[in-house]
Amino acid sequence: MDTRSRPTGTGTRHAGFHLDGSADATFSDRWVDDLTTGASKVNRNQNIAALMFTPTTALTDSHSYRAWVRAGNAFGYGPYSAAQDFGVDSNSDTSIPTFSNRRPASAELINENRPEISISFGDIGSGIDDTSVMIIVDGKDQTQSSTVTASGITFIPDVDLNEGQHAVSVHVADKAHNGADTAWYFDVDGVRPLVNLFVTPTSPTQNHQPTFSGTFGDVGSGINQQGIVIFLGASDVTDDIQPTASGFTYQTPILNDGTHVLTVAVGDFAGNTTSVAKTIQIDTTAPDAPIVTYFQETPQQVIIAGKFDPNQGVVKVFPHS
Ligand SMILES: [Ca+2]
Ligand SMILES: [Ca+2]
Repeated sequence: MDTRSRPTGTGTRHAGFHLDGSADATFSDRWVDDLTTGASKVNRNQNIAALMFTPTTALTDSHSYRAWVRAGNAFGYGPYSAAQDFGVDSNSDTSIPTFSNRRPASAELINENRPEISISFGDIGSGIDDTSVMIIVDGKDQTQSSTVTASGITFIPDVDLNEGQHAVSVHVADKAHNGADTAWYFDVDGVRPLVNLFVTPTSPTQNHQPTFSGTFGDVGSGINQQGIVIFLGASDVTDDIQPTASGFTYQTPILNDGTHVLTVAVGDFAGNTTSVAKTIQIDTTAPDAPIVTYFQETPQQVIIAGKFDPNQGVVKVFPHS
C-alpha cells in the first residue's frame, strides 16, 4: 500500500488524501498526526473501497500534519505505509479582513462619556485570527481590556472619556496573515446646555404683560436652535418667540390674574437637554375684607383670628384710642 497525500479544501480545513494498493484489505486505519501540537488520532475506515479519506474533524489551519495508513483483514494488519507530510495552510487566501459596524460611528457626536467602542470584522478564506486583533484608543493599547472574538472587538472605558474628539484604530489579520487596519474618530459632548430664565417685573406683579427672557450657553457641540421648545402654560409659544441659539426676550400677551409658568427646553447637538421653568404671579385684585372669627383682649395681649386673601393680604392692628 502507498498513500499520496493531497490536502484539499483549505477553506473548510478538511484535508483529504488518496489511497492505493489495498488489495486483500477489509478495513484500514488512517492516522493523522498534528505535528504542530503533537496531537494524534486514528480514523478507522471500514469501507476500503472508499479511496478518498477526509478526517471527520476539520484540520487546523497553518498546522503541519503527518498521515499514514495501515490495512487489515481477518488475518491481521499489514505494515504501515510510508508517512506523508502535508500542511494545511491558507496560501490561497489573499483577501484581507473587512470591517463594519463601527460604534460610535465615524465622526459621530455622542453624549455618553463611557460609550461602547466596538467594530465587527469578517474574512473570506482562512478566517480571522483573533490573536491578531488590537485596538488603540487615544493612543493607548486597550486590547487587554477589551472583549475579542473572531467576529469583533468591544471596549468600554472604565473611566469617563474627556469632552471632545477621540481616536480609535483597530488592526486584525486573517489566519493567512493578511492584515487590515482601520481608524476613525468620534466626539463626546456630555455637558447639558446652561439655561437662565428671568422675568420682569418680579413676581408677584400687577402687570398683565410681564416680559420673560432667557440666556443659553453650551460647552461642547453648541445649542441646537431648531430643538428649542418654549411653553407658556400649556401653549407652545416657540414660534411666537423665535428664540436664537443664545436666548430670547418675550413679552406675553395680556394674562389673567393667577400663576403663569414659562417652560423652556433646550438641547445641544449631542442630544443633551435642559428644561427650566419660570413662574410669575399676576394679582390685580384688592383683597377682600378679612373675616374675623375670634377676638380676645386682655391687658397683656390682643388675639385676633380670621381669614384674609393670602395673595396681597396684610393684617394691620390699630390701637384703640
Ligand atoms: Ca482572508
Ligand atoms: Ca454640550
